[in-house]
Amino acid sequence: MQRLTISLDDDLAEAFEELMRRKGYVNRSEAIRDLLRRELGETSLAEGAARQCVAVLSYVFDHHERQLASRLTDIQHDHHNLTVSTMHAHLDHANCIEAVFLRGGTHKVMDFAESVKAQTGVHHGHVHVVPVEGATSGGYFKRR
Ligand code: NI
Repeated sequence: MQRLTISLDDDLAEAFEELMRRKGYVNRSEAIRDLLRRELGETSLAEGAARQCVAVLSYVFDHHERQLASRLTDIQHDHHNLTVSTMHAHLDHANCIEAVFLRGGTHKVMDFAESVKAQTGVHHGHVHVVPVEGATSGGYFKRR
C-alpha cells in the first residue's frame, strides 16, 4: 500500500467533495481509487489491451414484436460460449427487460452486444464491459 498526497485547486477540491456527496462516498481514498480504476479500465479497453472481459448487456424489448423474443434466444444460443446467464423480468403487459452476463474475448463480446442492440424492437441497449487481466495467474482480476 502506498500513500499519495495530492494538491487540488480550491474549485476542483470543492467539485470533488460535491461529487463524493452525490455519489455517496464517505472516504476520499475510495472515491479516488474508483475514479482511477474506471479510467484505467476504459483506457485498457480503448487501447485494445484488454483481450478478455466480463460484461453485462441490458436492454428493454417488446415481446409482442414479431419473433423478437425467439430471435434473441437464438442469438444467445448461437453464442453460448459468451453468454453466462440471462435474467429476464416482465415490466408490464408488453415490455421486458433482460440482463445478459457475458464473458470472453473483448471484441467478440462487444460484437455480440452490438448485434443484440441493433435488433429491431430492442431499446435502451447498454453494455457495461469490465476488462479482465491476469486470468492465467490464479486471480481473475489484477488487484488495483
Ligand atoms: Ni417478459
